[in-house]
This record gives sequence, structure tokens and C-alpha cells, in this order.
Amino acid sequence: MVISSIADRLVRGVETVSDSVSEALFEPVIRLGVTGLARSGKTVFITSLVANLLDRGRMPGLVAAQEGRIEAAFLQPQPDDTVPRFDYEAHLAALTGPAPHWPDSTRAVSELRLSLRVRPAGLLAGLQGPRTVHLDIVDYPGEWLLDLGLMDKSYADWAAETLARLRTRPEAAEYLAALSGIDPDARHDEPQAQALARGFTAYLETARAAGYSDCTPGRFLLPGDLAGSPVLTFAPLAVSGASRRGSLLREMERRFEAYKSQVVRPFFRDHFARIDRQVVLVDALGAIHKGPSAVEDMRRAMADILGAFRPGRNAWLNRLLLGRRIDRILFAATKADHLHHQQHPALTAIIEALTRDARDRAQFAGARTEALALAALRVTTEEIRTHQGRELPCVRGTLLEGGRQAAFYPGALPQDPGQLLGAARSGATEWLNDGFQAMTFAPAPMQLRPGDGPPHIRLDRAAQFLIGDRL
Ligand SMILES: Nc1nc2c(ncn2[C@@H]2O[C@H](COP(=O)(O)OP(=O)(O)OP(=O)(O)O)[C@@H](O)[C@H]2O)c(=O)[nH]1
Ligand SMILES: [Mg+2]
Repeated sequence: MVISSIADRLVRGVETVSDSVSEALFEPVIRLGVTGLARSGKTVFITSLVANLLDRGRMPGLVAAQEGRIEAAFLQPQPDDTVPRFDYEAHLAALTGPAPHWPDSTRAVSELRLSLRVRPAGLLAGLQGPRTVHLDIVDYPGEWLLDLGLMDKSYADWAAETLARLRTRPEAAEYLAALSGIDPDARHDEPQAQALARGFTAYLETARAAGYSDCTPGRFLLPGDLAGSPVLTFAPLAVSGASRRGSLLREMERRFEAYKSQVVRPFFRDHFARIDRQVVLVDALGAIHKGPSAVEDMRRAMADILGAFRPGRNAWLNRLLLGRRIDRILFAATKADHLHHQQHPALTAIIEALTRDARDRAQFAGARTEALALAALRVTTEEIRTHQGRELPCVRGTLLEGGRQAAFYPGALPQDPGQLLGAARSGATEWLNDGFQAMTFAPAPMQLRPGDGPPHIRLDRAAQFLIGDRL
């Protein structure tokens, strides 16, 4: 075993001890991970969850709130000094200010601590005073979980798999053409390495825009402050044998290993390994709107992402976790306010089917899982409209483009999600029926009654599943 992973284990060991000491003697901490692919709704989810935990008028499904046992909720400085704070106030101001708008895209890890003062329930109620439970919420891009698959791979394996995939995709033509003039055994030349990395990154960006979800290494698309650094300046080359000293291939191998040890490993060690509860957000409606290949691709990316929650599978992660594990995972289809509630069961069935394999396995590993459809911020109202003699369940809201009010019926979702996934899997390019329209609504100005958080759909059920048992 390499020294750095021994050190990781020691750090984890000390941390586990101090975590459990502080939990026994002091105040319990729940670390809640919030993840999902880009634009799945992470920022809006966390903002609305926190606002609705601070003002609990709309949280009847959270049992401790319903029973009036939460005496106070307040934001506190977070425990990790090197992680950016989740910018709750700015995001809330965007959503609920006088000219409401969706928050900007966020492309890195951030964290927020919310503390709840809770009176105990049941037999203990009369014996114990209130105690404080800290909820540390960690927002991180789901794409970063895809990198777990790199940890057990050599550069040669990774390059071979990646190139095999690229050869099936028109989006990769330019990169493959550039590659054909490259001799991996030639002397390493930095401008050439940079040009290759740029070409490969450009492919990843086009592929993502085209709806593919398997665009790794994750940090190539979300570089943050690593942009331009050598750990992100590598690309897959056609490898035929061992690399020579000083060659382009040798340098690519070295950078791939650096990416693993200096980018992927710290993320899993410092963030992922410490999570107790996890919510995975999925923009299933968006994928359905884009078509069968986007749905199939999302299904595959979800299966890869969820592999990370099944530590048995990855020896490297197993060592890092030291037996610790996430014990509850919620899979949530977001933006359910795009649908009339009559269509919510169909959406729930789809998210259940999309994550079924992974959920079965997580259950096997001892984690409890649940799937539901939610809207962190409800920006529509429901109405039934008659169209050509048929009653259509619609939603009404302000259109993001043009700012006009409109009522909208997106089309029928199949009652049997197998139909949808089957078509996607078999490579259909379009849905059989009219397809499924998507519409983007803007947040509407709102007046909240004192004690009420922003309007939502089933955020209270999500909170009950994720933290209710610990309050
Ligand atoms: N109608 C509706 N739209 C939502 C909701 N949540 C998110 N959206 C839409 O989805 C977009 C993305 O939401 P974010 O919360 O920024 O998603 P994210 O996962 O943080 O995105 P990145 O930071 O770019 O990875 C928003 O700009 C909205 O258009 C919701 O509850 N209802
Ligand atoms: Mg975000």
C-alpha cells in the first residue's frame, strides 16, 4: 500500500474516534450530502430546505416540527475551515427577493451548518432538557463521484476504455483526428500535451451538451481553481506498450496518477467518507424531454454514481471508509412542480425504475433508500383545462422566457416506466407518442406569512426521511 493511503487511514481513524467521542459526550452531528448531475437542482434544494427548517410552517411531514419539538433553528459557522460556505443568503435573496430569479450555477463543494434545538420525544421527554443537533449540509457535484471509477484503473486501461467509447461518437471526431498524428513515444512537448488536453476537454463539453452523462474525468468540466494546471492537462492516447522515459505517454501517465492522488482522493477522503445521509437529485423530467438517449445515458450515469454508495465494490474506497457508511439515501426527482399532482405518481415510478438496480444493491449493503418526486421551490399552481373535449391537468406559472403567464400540459408520462426505459435502452431516437414537452418557469414574487418558508412539494417528506429519526 502506498504511504499516502496509510496516512489517509490514520487520519480517518483519528477522526472517527473524535467524531464518536463528540457524539457521545457533546452534540450529535448529521452530515447530509446533497448531490446530483449539473442543473439537477442542488442549490435550490439546499436553500429551500434550510429556509423551511428555519421557518417550519410548511413542514408538517417533518414529525419533530409537527410535534412542536424543534424549539429553535439557527445557522452557525461550519466546522471545516477550508471548505467554502454555501452562500445561503445570496441564493435565498435570488429566489425570494423582489425580482426573483434562479440562483447562479455553482461548480464546487460548499458547506453550511444549521443547528436545531430539539426537545426529546417519548419517554425521555420529561427527563431530559432540549439538546442541540447540528446538520452539516455538503453540496457537491455528482460528476465528481464518477471519478471513483478511475481509482482502480491504470492510465492504459482508462485510455483504452475511453477511446473505445469515443470511437462510437460523432462528437469525438475532431479529437480522434488530432490523435491520429500523435506518437505517444515521442518526447514530451508541453504545447502538444496542452493541445491534446484542450481537444479532449472540448469533446467532453460537446458530449455533455449533447446529453451524455458519462463525461469524465469530472474535474475537466468543472475545473474551478485547477484550470490549466498539469493535473488537468492529460488526455487518452492509444497505448501499445510500456512508456519510455521522457515520452509524452510517460508524462500523461504521471498526470493521470496525479489527478487520482491529488484531486480524486482528497475529495473522497475529506468529503465523501464523512457523509451520514445522502440525497441524490435527478432532473428526470429534463432528460425525458431531451429524448430516449438522454434517459438511457442518465440511467447509466446514475448507476455509476450510485456505485460509490456501494463500498463493497471498490477496494480503494473500502479502505478509506473504515467500515463507516451512509445509512440513508434518498433519490429525488426534482422540479415536480412542472407537473399537476395527478402526474406525480408516474414521475415517482420513473425515478424508482431509474435507480432500481442501485437501490437494490444499497439496500443489500444496509442503507435504507427511498425514491420520491419533489419540488424544492414550487413556482406553479395547478388547474384543469378542457382541450378538444378532454380534461388536461395543467400547471400555470411565469415563463422564464418572455415573463408571460401560461398554463401548460407537458404530455402524458407512461404509466409503466419500463416502457420509457425500454425504449431508451433499445436505442430509440424518439419517443413513440408525441413526446414530452418541457417548459422553464421563473420563480414568482412571493409573500410569506411569518413562520412559513418558501412553498415546496414534499420537501418535508424528504427532510423526515433524511433526518427525522435523529431529531
Ligand atoms: N420549477 C422548478 N425549477 C427548479 C426547481 N429546482 C431547480 N429548478 C430549475 O433547475 C435549475 C437548476 O437548479 P440549481 O439548484 O441551480 O441546480 P444545481 O444542481 O445547483 O446546478 P449546478 O450548480 O449548475 O450544478 C434552476 O435554475 C431552475 O430553472 C424547482 O423546485 N422547481
Ligand atoms: Mg448549484
